Amino acid sequence: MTVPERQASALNYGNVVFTGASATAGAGLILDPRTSFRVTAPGSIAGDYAYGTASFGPVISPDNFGGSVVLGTDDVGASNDGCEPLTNATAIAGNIALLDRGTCNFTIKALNAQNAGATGLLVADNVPGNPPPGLGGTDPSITIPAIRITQALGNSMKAVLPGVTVGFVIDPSELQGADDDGRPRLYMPDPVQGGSSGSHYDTALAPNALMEPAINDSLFAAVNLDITPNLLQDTGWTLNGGDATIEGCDTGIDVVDDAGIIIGANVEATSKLCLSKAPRRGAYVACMAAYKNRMRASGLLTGRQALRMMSCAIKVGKPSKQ
Ligand SMILES: [Ca+2]
Ligand SMILES: [Ca+2]
Repeated sequence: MTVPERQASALNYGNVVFTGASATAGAGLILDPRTSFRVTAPGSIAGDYAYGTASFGPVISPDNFGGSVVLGTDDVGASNDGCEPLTNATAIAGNIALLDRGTCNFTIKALNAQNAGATGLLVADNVPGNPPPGLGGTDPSITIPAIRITQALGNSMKAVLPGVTVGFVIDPSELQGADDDGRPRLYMPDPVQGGSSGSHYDTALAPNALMEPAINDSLFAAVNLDITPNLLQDTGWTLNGGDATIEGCDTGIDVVDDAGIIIGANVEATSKLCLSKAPRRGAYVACMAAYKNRMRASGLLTGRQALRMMSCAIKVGKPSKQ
C-alpha cells in the first residue's frame, strides 16, 4: 500500500482484516455467530454500528434489547446526561433511553433510565472515537441492558429523533469479529492506539482471542492459543506437530491441535516442571497425577489420553535399576 493508503487503513475501524488462509480457517472453528447492534430506522442512518458493553446489568441479547429510542432529559446542568432523575419518564417508559456520557458514573445514568421505565440504555460518547469503549462500574440493582455508542452515532440519532429504532441481531451465517469472507478483523481504532493498532486482533472477536489488545479473564492461554498459531503459520512460522512426549515416551496427545488447542504442549511443559521440582521420582508421579486430575476435571484430557499420559509418567518415575 501507499503511505496515504496505510494512513487511511490505520483508522478504518472494522474494515481491516488479516488475510491468511490458516487464520481464516481457524476463525471458522472458533468464533461465535455475529451479533450486531443495528439501527433499523430511519433509513438515513440504518445500519450496523460498533458498541461497547457494560460491566453491569444483563448481558445484551436480541431478546432484551430493542425498540424506539427516546432522548432522556433531566433539566439540571447538562440536560441530557441523566445524572439526575429523568423528567420525561412518560416518553421514556417502555423505550430505549439515550443519554450523554459525562458528569456522573454510568451506573447512575442506568439507574435513572431504569427508574424512568426505560427497557434499555444507550450512552452516547462525549468525545470522538471508534469503537466506543465499554461502560464500567458495578451496581447489582441495575436490571436493564446498557451499551455505549459513538458520539457520531449519538449525534446522528439526535438529528432525526423521534423515529429511531434499534435492536440486536444474530446472524448465524457470519462470524463475530470477522468480515463476510470469514477473515478475522485487525484492531484499527480511531484514534490510533500505539502498540495496539494493527498488531492485534479486533476487540470485536468473540470469544475473546489471545491477541486482542487487552488481557481478560476469559482467556485460557496455558492450553488454548485460539487463532494465534494460525496467524503465525500464515506469516511463515512452523508449528510443532506430532504427539507430546514425556522424556521420550509418546503420550498420544497432539502438541498443537485444531483451533489453537495446545494441550500436548501443556503436558510437556508440566512434566518438565514436575521433574524440576520433585525431590524424588515418586513425587514426580504424584505431581503428574495431580495435574491429570485437574485436566480431567476441566474436560481437557479424555480418559484414554489421561491413562496413556500417566503410563508414561509412571515409566519416567520408575527408580533406576543402576
Ligand atoms: Ca443533568
Ligand atoms: Ca473480544
